[in-house]
Amino acid sequence: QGLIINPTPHSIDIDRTSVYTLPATKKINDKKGKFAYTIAEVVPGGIDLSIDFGEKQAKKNGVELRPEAYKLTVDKKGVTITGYDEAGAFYGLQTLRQILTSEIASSGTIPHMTINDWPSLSRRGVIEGFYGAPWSHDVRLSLIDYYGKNKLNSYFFGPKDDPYHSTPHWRQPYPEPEAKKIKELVEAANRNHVDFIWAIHPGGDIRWNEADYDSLVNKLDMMYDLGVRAFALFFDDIDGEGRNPVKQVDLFNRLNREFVKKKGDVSNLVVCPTDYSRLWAKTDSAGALATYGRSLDKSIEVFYTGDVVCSDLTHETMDFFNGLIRRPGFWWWNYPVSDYCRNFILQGPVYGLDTTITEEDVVGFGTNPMEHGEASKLALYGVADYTWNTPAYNAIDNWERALSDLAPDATDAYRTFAIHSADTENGYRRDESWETSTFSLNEYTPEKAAAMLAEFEKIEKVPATMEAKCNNQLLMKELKPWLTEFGKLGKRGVEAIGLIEQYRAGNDSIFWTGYVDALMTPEERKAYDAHKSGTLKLQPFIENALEDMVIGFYGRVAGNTPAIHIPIGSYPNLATRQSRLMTDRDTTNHYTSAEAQKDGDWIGLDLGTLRKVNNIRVMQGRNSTADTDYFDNVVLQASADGHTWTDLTSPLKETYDIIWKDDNGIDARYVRIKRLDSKRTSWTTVREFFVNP
Ligand code: LOG
Repeated sequence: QGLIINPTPHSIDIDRTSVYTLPATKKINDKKGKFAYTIAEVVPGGIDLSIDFGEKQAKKNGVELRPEAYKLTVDKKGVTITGYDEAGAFYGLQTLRQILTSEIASSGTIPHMTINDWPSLSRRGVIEGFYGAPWSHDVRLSLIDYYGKNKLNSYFFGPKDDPYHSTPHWRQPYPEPEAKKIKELVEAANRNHVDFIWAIHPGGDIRWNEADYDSLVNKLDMMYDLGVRAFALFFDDIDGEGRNPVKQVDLFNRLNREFVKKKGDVSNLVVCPTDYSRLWAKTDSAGALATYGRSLDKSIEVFYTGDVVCSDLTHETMDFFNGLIRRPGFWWWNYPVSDYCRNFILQGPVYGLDTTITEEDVVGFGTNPMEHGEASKLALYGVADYTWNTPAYNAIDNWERALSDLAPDATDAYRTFAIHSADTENGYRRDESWETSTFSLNEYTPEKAAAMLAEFEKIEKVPATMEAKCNNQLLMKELKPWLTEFGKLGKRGVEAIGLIEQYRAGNDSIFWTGYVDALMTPEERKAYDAHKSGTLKLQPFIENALEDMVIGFYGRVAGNTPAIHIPIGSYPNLATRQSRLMTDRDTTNHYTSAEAQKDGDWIGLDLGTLRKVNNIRVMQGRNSTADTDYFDNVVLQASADGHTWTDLTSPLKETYDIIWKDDNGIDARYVRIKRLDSKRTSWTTVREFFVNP
């Protein structure tokens, strides 16, 4: 209580009955003279501090005997930090920084305490490995500092759109100004006990000959001269000859012998195979991963992104890969990377990582962030915690702490933005708006409406509050376009609730004017689409409410309900506009579930009111029968109330285009296709879903 340390220490004992009073002056005993710079940063005022490290000292003082471990005590003599090694002592100082800035020390005293701490995983870090604008120099420096503060120790430098990392210029040296910056990054990394690992991505146009081998060594040598002492080779996302696993392994082994070992002060290589995901990895003995397993030098580590490109980390996932490559893989987590959904900024909690994972499963953990480096810190705060103290990791608790760490004076506003800015809509699905209960028009109660109104009013104020109270300018610059749209979303929500009240009161002419006003113009739609948030619950709530009301309104004024088709089903994104692609009478586009299909999943339509249905056509798949994105064992059903369903067909196997006709028809408000048992785990897509066309 009153003490926040990230990552969470393994063991902490506080004796709140005795306190150490911080003195007016600084008395530092930095036994090996290594920490003048860090101490000046960490300790602003007076203190009695003794700091040392080494195996002998560690044994004497009861420090956990493993790299990067430290012990920190506060007693009547002051603060004592003992590291197992220099990195450990540095981490002790990072913990001290957080003690001194916590509430616990706000009155100039610190309770006596003992912290014993060490990392769960020995390699913890970040891969700048996304497509899109590489991070700016300022953001990189700010991030390296953040890694040090949060005990992350590895930074892989591999931005896909850096031309000197990848094709076309991987053979060429960085131009002078860029080279100078890399040198500065290496120095910043060294100060923060972060390994700067420079990655090369040559596979797009590499030729397997001596000339290109020499080009590669030559480039690594140039980077070595800039101070780089750790290297990685990425062969992901390439076509052609570069994919050859035998050639890749030969190259890695040769580099290991002739470059890494020869230099003597270069770290083990880390490589990313072309088969970095189970999705397309071959499992036979001639496959790439088995080839790596058999022939790749044991000192070389291999990246893996899991069952798909963006995956959860589980034992099963690693067992599959590790068995093939015959060593624990290096986990490449594609979160919070947003290069496949650039109109989103991912601010949700860090989850999907098994807390019983150990170094027997993974040799290291790298997270691939967004091109928005500052806004990625929220996720890095979680990754740091998870990798340092895996068994104790709690995703929500961590997220709450991260929000106040990043926006101490605007935590509440940042939280409101973040809780509604988490899902990807079409990729690595994330929970969002989990504290919000939306409702459909027929579930209206005054309480539910009041709660939604309060939430939308809060949202409307978020941009101004963040502007006024969040002092992190780099972060604000990244968030700004999303905050602007988020504020507008809040305003639309407030208007929608107002309209619901008018509609319910039967004020038809006020309702109609308001409704026309509330519809988004094409420009508004475009702006929102470019910087989305609230896609899981908020925006669908507004759109569904408007649609339900206008249908009811027509019914009231015209005396009958117009024909409508509202997509419904077991996938969360069926409530979004994207699902309308299956009712737009255009078979060249499609709705996609954006997640794996499973037994019991269903996709259907709400027709708004009970109707006579005598013709249904469901055309699944993205384009043709060759496509696997459809339910291959399915039954067509209809229902009057949405609860009791009648089968209209027997199970339909391998039928991507379903046509049902019956002259007598059936009275139904809902129709759907429901998946029966099947082994298929692909996404499912629907091009058109017609009822009585
Ligand atoms: C790329 C990566 C990209 C990520 C997410 C790896 C190993 N490579 O599918 O550069 O940021 O997916 O889109 C990737 O993940 N390929």
